[in-house]
Order: sequence, then C-alpha cells, then structure tokens
Amino acid sequence: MNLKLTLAPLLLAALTTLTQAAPDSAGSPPTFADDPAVIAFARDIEARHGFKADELIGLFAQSSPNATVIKLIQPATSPLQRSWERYRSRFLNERRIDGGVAFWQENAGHLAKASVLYGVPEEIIVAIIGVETEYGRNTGGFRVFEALSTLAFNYPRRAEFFRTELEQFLLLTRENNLDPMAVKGSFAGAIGIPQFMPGSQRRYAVDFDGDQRVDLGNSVDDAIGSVARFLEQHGWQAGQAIAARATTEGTPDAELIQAGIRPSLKVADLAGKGVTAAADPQASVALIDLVSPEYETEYWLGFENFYVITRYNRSSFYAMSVFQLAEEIRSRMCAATAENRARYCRA
Ligand SMILES: [Ca+2]
Repeated sequence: MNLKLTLAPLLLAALTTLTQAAPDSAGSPPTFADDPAVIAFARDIEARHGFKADELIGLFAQSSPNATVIKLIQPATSPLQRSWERYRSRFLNERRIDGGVAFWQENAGHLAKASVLYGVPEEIIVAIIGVETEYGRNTGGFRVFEALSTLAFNYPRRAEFFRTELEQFLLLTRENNLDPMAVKGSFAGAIGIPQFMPGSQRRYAVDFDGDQRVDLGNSVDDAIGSVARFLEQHGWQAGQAIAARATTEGTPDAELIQAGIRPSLKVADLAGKGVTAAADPQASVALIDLVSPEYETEYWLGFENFYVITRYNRSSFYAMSVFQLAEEIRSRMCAATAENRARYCRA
C-alpha cells in the first residue's frame, strides 16, 4: 500500500478543518452564524414555525461549535473494549442503590401514583432517574443550544437527527417562555432530571405536580410522571416480565443475537437451540449477550418491556443496568422494615 497516497486525503481533510476553524479576518472565532447551512436552517424555521430568522441568527452569532461535544458523541473506539462488568459497576454500586432507596422514600406518593396511572413499576422509574442523573444530581452543564447546534451542523453522521432536535428545542423554549441560551443539559442536548431530548419532552412529558407547567429541570414529580408516561407510550406491558437469565449449551448461534434487541424469538424455539430460561414457552423474546473481556458472556432473555427500556437509550447494557438496579432497590425497600415488607415485597 502506498502510504503517501493513503495519507494525502487525510492531511487535506485536516488542513481543510483547520482552515474552517481558523479565526476570521477580524480575529474572532467563527460562530454558527458564519455557516450557510445554519442560515438556511434559520430561514426554514422561520417559514415553518413563524420564528424571526434574524433573531435566530442573532442567537447563532453568539455561539460557536463545541469541540468537547464532538469528542463525547463519538461511539466507543472498539467493540472489543465493550465490557458489561465495567458498565455495570458504574450503576450497580452502593451509592446508586442507597440513593435509589432514599429517592423512593422521599417520593413514595408520586411514584405510587405514576405506577398506578401508567402501569410501570416504581423501581423502574427510580432506576431510570438513577442511571440518567443519579436522582437529579448530575443533569449536565452544557448549553443545550450550543450542544445541539454543534451536533446539527458539525457532526454530519447524525446531522438530520440533531437538526430535528434543535428545531424541537426552539419550539420547547418558545412554548415554555425559556431563554434558549440559558438551558443546560448533557453534551447530547438531553435535559433535566430524566434527561429527555427536546422532542421527547414535547411529546411525552407531563405536569405531574399540578402547577400547570412541565419543568423537568426542577420538579422531581414532573420527572417521575414523565418517565412513566414515556415508557407507557412506548408500549410498556403492565405486570409483565422484563428479563430472565438464560442458560446456554455452549455458545448460542450468532444469528440468535443478530436477530436484535426487539423480541422476535419464541422461548420454545430457543430451548430447541440450547438456550433455556424460566419463561412462558410462547413468549416472544430477544437473546441478549452481555460481554466482558475477562469474564464469560452472560446470556439473558429480554421481553417486550426490556425493549421498551431501550427506547430510552438504545443499548442492552443500559436496559440491563436499569433492570438490575431496579431489582436491587426494590429488594432493599422490601427488607428495610416490617411495615415495608407488606408494602414493597413482591407476592
Ligand atoms: Ca409541573
């Protein structure tokens, strides 16, 4: 292979990037408003939603692409480095479990109400908020406008998705009378205690404390109701199983894993292929593999409700962490006092 020829386009690309990132003739760094695609976006939003393009461009002129956002959005460098053990230990630890028990005790009334209304167990709502922001402690310090604009215009791979979310964010801030420049969130633009993307907030969030406004940044009750409604709207099946540990004879066929995270396999058919679990033979499931470099791979059956959790975050590691954290928090609640046994232990 001719190294020079291979490197030339890379160098050229690097130089082009540098040229684009260089200060303009006035010496100030480029803002989003210097990008013709941003101007076109502002005009489009004006035409479709009645914003004033000049005011939007004024916002874009106060903000610049954020290199940290681009760095953080990159997928894991190698699938070989994926480790369930490492991922799990971030969430299945005493701090996160104790925090969940405390959160449940403090918010028992609204959790019970959301659980009855939407059919989602309290511990799943608690665990999602625990995994997302450690019960509201870490809601993110990025300016959402800057993060979404960076991903919409400087990250081609997912530009379409993030332009839609930026549009949703502008609508959300207008509807709620918020200053778009003041809202903080994650590097990916997720907002508040449950880390909803702007589009999800507009579609699924609810006012659950009755003050006539949805405030996912400050209202724990709104966060609780909104997480439960998100899951319900994505097809949560009340009272149904989430996941079951599977026993395998040797390594399961790769095609069973490749069938994906959406349940498409019958429990009975899996049994015929050496994958067994305590589950209804007629149930539809996905086969989940939890890989860690230094450990044997764990296999689980994921039911429809497991898939619904992945609508929140498209990852089997994520959904399994939520499920296991939820189970642990439920069992601590149940064991805490004699009174709790009647109230929180499962029949
Ligand atoms: Ca509210």
